[in-house]
Amino acid sequence: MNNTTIAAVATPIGRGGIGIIKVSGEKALRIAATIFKRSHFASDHNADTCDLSFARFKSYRLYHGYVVDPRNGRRLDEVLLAIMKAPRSYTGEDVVEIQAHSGPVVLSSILELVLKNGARLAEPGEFTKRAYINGRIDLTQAEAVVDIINARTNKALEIAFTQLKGDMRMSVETIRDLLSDIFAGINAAIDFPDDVTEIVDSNTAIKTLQNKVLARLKGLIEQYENAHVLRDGLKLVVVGRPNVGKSSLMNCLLQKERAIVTSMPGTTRDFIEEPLSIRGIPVIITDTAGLHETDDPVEVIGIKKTYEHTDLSDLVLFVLDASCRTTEEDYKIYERISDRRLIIVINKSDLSDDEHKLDMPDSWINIPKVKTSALYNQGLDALKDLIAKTAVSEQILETEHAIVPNLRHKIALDRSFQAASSAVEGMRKQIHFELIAIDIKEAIDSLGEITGVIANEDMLDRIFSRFCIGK
Ligand SMILES: Nc1nc2c(ncn2[C@@H]2O[C@H](COP(=O)(O)OP(=O)(O)O)[C@@H](O)[C@H]2O)c(=O)[nH]1
Ligand SMILES: [Mg+2]
Repeated sequence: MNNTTIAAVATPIGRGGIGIIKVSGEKALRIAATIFKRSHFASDHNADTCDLSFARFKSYRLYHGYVVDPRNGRRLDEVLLAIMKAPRSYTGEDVVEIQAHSGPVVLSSILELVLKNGARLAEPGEFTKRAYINGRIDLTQAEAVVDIINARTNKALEIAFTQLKGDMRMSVETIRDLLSDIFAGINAAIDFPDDVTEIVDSNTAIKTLQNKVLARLKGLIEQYENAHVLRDGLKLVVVGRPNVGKSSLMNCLLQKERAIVTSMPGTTRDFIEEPLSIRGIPVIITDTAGLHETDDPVEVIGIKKTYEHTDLSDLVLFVLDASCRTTEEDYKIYERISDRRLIIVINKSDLSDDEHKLDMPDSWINIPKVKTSALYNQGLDALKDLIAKTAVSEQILETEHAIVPNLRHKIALDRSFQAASSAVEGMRKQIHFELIAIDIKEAIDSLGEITGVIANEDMLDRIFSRFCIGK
């Protein structure tokens, strides 16, 4: 275990009501005792101060006093000192929080004093990393901390909180336990080949793998597909011919004049990105250059960028003009984006009552469609509902404690699924137990990576580098 003591400013830099310096590790209490003088009378600014030996600090107590530079006796600030002793603290180590006034100079002076007296500056996420290393939380709970901080909608917060409670860990551990039981049986059978039939009942093992392990893994993988945008945000791209009303639609959704709208085709040449929230889903919407044949070099670049964005999107709004028939250009655009999740938006519906005017090909029949008029702000609620419904399964929007894997979890779940499937296959073919054991072990270890029972430095660095300093 790491026995250095770490410190950092835990609140955002800038002027504010209160700023917190966090210290964690073996020396945290000694450092606090060195730089903190407790006041005798909390209400009196000229109060006498007294030393408090580090051994006398009580856990979960708040002490009022002053940060004092021990070299010259200068008081830096009036503070509250919060003490949380190991192991019942955020990191599992002794933790001291110095609650000072928040200003860049006062906070950096106090931090400097803490560092001079035996701590070193914490790396991003290092407090949470220690909580994980000390076994207070697993990796999915550590990741949930970042998700809570980054949550842009209530639903994203709800999912992050469910993960912080440990629901993800528990569902993964349940599957891992099932696999471990089978693994133990198979190993016993390898060690005692004469008693194989008594030790492992292949049919039962296959049933457990199929009905419990694979089914649950599949369920979690589907949760990712159906709901990860709630956490990661939905990349929504608006595409279509020039002048069909893409920029107008984006402005309607944003409820502000963000993109320039003119009656001249080719107004939007670059893409414009804006965050918004649709029915609890955090969305990044991108307005793009109109797609058509052109020699204009600026437009050509814009069109290339549009397709790059489309390829990376979660959902595409394919905008058509209700006032005229679909054109060759519309078909070409469709060909290029048909592999994406699509919604057809029939805009300018105020200009046409004629259902059949558009004349869409049969291949578009199953694509969800909605009629709008960006000019008169009509159909926008229906469009928002359709976006939410297409992006996230309704069942998840309605579930209160949905477990939603992130991409890292999903990749590991896929690997575990593959390995467990291969084990089932092997058992059916009655291949050698030693080979089946390899697959089962792979399935177990992949799940171990999710919770962090199995971890390497690279993986941990990648996860904790997403944190801010002081968390
Ligand atoms: N009648 C009508 N005009 C619209 C509608 N949406 C956009 N327009 C007009 O169509 C023209 C092109 O709109 P714009 O949003 O710039 O289209 P874009 O090129 O696809 O981004 C502008 O003159 C808009 O006012 C609509 O729903 N109904
Ligand atoms: Mg435009």
